Amino acid sequence: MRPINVALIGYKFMGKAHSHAFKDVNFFFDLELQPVRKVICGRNPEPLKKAAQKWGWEEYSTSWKEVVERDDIEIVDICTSNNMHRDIAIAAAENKKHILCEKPLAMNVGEAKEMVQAVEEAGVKHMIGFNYRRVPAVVLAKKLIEEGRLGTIYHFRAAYLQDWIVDPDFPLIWKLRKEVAGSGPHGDLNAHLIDLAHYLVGDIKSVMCMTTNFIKYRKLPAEERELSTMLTAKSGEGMGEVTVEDAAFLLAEFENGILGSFEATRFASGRKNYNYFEIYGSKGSIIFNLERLNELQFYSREDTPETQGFRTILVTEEVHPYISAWWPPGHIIGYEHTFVHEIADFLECIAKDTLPIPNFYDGLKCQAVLDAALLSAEKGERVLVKDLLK
Ligand code: 4PW
Repeated sequence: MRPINVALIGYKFMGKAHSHAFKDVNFFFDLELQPVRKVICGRNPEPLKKAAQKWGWEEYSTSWKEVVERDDIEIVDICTSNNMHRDIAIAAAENKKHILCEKPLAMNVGEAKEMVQAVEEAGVKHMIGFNYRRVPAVVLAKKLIEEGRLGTIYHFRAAYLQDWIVDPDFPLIWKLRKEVAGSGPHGDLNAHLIDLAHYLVGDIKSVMCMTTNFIKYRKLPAEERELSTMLTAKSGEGMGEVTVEDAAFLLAEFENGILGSFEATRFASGRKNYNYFEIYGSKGSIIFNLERLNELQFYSREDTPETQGFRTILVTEEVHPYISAWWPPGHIIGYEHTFVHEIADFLECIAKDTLPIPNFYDGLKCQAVLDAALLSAEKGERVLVKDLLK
């Protein structure tokens, strides 16, 4: 195994998921490359130092600019807030690093195009962190579709529902600020669904979208009160304006004629990380729900009339994708495994000199749909995705 040095930028939720994946990947997979957790990067030295120690990073640094210029680093993994993706990715590409970037790729399609150009010019490998493509049940869904088991597909119906901001006392964290996040659940959650739709059933041609806000002002997080000047408006002491949407629902027409719908909200009480899709075709249908990620529901019109009905496939057999690296049948896997799969595939592509999938092109395609939807919501009319890609 050849060691390959990694720099991770960001040490929160995704930083933790990626750190774990780099640590465990070769415990289960047999890769040509052995990632070395060289340096983890972030703004605040104290929590950063703790993260470095806990997750096994050799060093920590508060300067991503210095880190991406280091000769000993081969991979830059971007797990920061969305407003940092473009600058870090472009600098990393200019320094000839392979790049893994969390989703959404950028703040908008303009930035995404710049990032694509930078990785193309540098000739480096690039991947976007749409980790749900690496759920074995989702890969099985793809296989069934490719085998024609669903026939002609008519509908892709998806929802990504959460409830973590239903409480009006939940503070104004970065994900609720447009200047840092770009958008709300649309870029955070619909981005995953749109990417899954692209992967499973085809490209989206046009969209019609509605967005809304339920809670306009929230209290500033205690540690960020001094940053109140960043905010666009204030409704009172220690309060700031929510500048992203709270929910975004859209209808989509696909290039191949499929009619789809996408719902993203953080106001679905009781739904924690409900990433759900249904695909309906002339021969059968599929249902997936991340909260039961080891299962795939499959209905086949080719079954005898007496036995027709949705069946639950437990996707834990050796024949299922990724599973043979883990446990014997029935020994289920979880959320963190999707990141291990993602990083295993990324490292394999670097070793084999092939382009990872999904990559920055997929990120750009998704970003164009995201932007088209927000434009549609603003204008109150249908928007063609290709107009954003010109
Ligand atoms: O994949 C999901 C994200 O896009 C995550 O599991 C949580 O929800 C955290 O951010 C969003």
